[in-house]
Amino acid sequence: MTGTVVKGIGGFYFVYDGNEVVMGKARGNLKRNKELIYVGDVVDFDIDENDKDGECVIHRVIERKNHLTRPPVSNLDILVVVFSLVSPDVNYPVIDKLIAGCELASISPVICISKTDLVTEEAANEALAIYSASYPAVKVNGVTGDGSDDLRRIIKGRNVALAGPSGVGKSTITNLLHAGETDIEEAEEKLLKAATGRVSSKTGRGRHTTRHVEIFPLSDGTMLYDTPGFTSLDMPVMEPVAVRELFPEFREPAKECRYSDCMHINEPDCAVKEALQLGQISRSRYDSYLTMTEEVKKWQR
Ligand SMILES: Nc1nc2c(ncn2[C@@H]2O[C@H](COP(=O)(O)OP(=O)(O)O)[C@@H](O)[C@H]2O)c(=O)[nH]1
Ligand SMILES: [Mg+2]
Ligand SMILES: [Zn+2]
Repeated sequence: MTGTVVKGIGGFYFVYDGNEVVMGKARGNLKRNKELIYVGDVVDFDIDENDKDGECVIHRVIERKNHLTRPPVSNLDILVVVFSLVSPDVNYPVIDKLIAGCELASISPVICISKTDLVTEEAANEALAIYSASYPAVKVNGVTGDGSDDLRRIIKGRNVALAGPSGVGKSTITNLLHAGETDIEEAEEKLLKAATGRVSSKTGRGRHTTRHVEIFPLSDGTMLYDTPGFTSLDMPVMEPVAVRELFPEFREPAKECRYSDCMHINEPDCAVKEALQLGQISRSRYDSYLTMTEEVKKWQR
């Protein structure tokens, strides 16, 4: 059978087959090869109800589309990059780095402006406009839930995690996306208790306060990754010239630059800088580009 690993606790894995969740361990060959199993992995498993180590045995990890190490998850399709304009104040360089990290990992970013009740509609729309030409972008009011259906529609059926600075409303949005869903956690707790007599450390701390990564399958097929991580990303080792590829809005104008290898910084007749002057490229995005280019230069020294 095939399923998705939705949680791992102390060598036990919870596997969701699209219908129910079963718990078990990795077969010896996986352990011997020190093959890690990530939350998000699609795995082949056998059911063995008499096994003392739970009811399933995982014997193969299907090739991953991608994997991240911090936090350790695999097969993400979409990272929802969440930020508020106030409380906390927006930090565009951090947002743009998260987006660049998505571009590098072939994960689709979706932009989500949260806490729209705290700013004017004009301010929210201005922020949205920075991103909406390049990426799907939505506004969500966590108090009323307005906008959460737009987000739900965009992420439907995909493997999705929320990222963004602490306090911007990720847990609130996660709970909105959860509304009306049956919870698989109860089933997971029962399985763990039956096999080990333990309850998970999570019990009693409430939903979405967990420290480990887990996935909540939603009834529309969306797999919602709940993770405490993803608040910021360091720029990986890369060439400064590669950074410009991470800004999709540079691509069209860059064709008109005088130099085909233009860095869009000091060169004459740079169409990207012209687009910047004309307001077609946002100042904050361009500034983030300069910051990131500087940052990766440290790897060259
Ligand atoms: N005014 C307002 N407060 C919100 C909104 N969304 C979340 N909050 C509050 O902001 C705080 C941080 O939210 P939380 O979801 O825990 O953020 P996280 O750290 O990104 O998970 C909490 O006190 C929430 O009640 C919103 O849309 N508007
Ligand atoms: Mg949170
Ligand atoms: Zn240029």
